[in-house]
Amino acid sequence: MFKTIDEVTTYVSKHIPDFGLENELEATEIGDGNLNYIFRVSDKKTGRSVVVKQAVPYARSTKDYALTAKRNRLEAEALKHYSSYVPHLVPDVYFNDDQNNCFIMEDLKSFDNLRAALLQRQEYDFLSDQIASFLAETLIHTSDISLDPLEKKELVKKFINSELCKISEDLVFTDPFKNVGNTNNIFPPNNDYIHDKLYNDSDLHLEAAKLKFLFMNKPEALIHGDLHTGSIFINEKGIKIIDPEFAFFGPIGYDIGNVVGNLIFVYANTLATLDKGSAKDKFLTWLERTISDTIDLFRQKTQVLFFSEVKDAMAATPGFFDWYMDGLISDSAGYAGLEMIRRIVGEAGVEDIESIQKTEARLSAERFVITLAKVFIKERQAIRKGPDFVSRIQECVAGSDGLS
Ligand code: SR1
Ligand code: MG
Repeated sequence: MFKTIDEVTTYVSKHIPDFGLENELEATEIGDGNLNYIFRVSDKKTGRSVVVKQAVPYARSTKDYALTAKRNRLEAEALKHYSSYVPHLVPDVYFNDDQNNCFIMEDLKSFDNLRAALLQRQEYDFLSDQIASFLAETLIHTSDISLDPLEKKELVKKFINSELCKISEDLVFTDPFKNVGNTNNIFPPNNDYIHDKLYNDSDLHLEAAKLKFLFMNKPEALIHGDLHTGSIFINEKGIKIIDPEFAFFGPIGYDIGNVVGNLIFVYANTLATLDKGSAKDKFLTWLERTISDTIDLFRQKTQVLFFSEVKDAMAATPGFFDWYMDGLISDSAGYAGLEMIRRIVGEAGVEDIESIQKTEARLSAERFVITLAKVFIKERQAIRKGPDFVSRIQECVAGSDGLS
């Protein structure tokens, strides 16, 4: 691990041409995530910069999780895979270093973090299209639709990511319902509500258990594994996806569900914090359209890829594509619900909810998210298309107290 900030500049000057010691380099630590250290190294004269991402053998936020720094190698590998399918949607990796558990990559300083931008009510017409492209291209190209089965199984082995999967298995699939590790972080006025609606709902536990076992036992494609809005950067031209350190071969619906779930957080924030009026209606309508279009564009783009790429003689059987796709979208609804629940009660909260200042507003926002999450999980078999998500969102808004 770098002991001083000067070691970072020396490191960059050694490995990146044009960032030599003759330049006036400065480094700052800019990470705000839970696991790693992120350094920006800039040339003071030209303003050019790169980013160094380094993993340490524990989780930065808690040090409770003993983690090997191997996750950094898998993240760099995943980014390389992505760049072979969607080079325009990921940062360039310039140098990776398994010895020191770090890599040097493009600095996305001309981009904003999507979570922050959405909380500023920024709208982007291209968002659903680009997210759907990222999902379809990276997921279908690493699935048995596209890959030779031997090659795919080699990749499954390469991307075994046990420790990071265990974090998700605990934080997403277990603790929100059982609080096994006593790590839950419940907004105190919602304590009784959470006990009633989450801890005491055994039907919900059964559905969460099924989705947990799919997560553990369905190596469908190379998934990002943590595709929340903080893992997406955006500017007026497009998006860049970062941070695939949770990548492994898992269920495709997990990535799609994470995107949808995180769009719901900003939806809930908007419901709870904006006054009634046209600005609120406009932004909520845009979010609904973005969720719906992400699903439907994913379906369309996947259909095109499927029929041009399908290699498996049996998967080409008429009717298979619809069965396959329906399953992916149902899984997505279930995983969206689980992401929504875990960010409300688990240890990894989101700014969209935690920044709501008024107690009543935050209570209502949390209850809206939990109610909708339970519908997504329990009714997932009936959720097949974008509008199926939107109708359920609107029904939950209509049934919520103090939000519209
Ligand atoms: C201890 S890690 C907590 C969370 O941060 C990451 O971004 C993942 O979402 C993980 O669940
Ligand atoms: Mg992350």
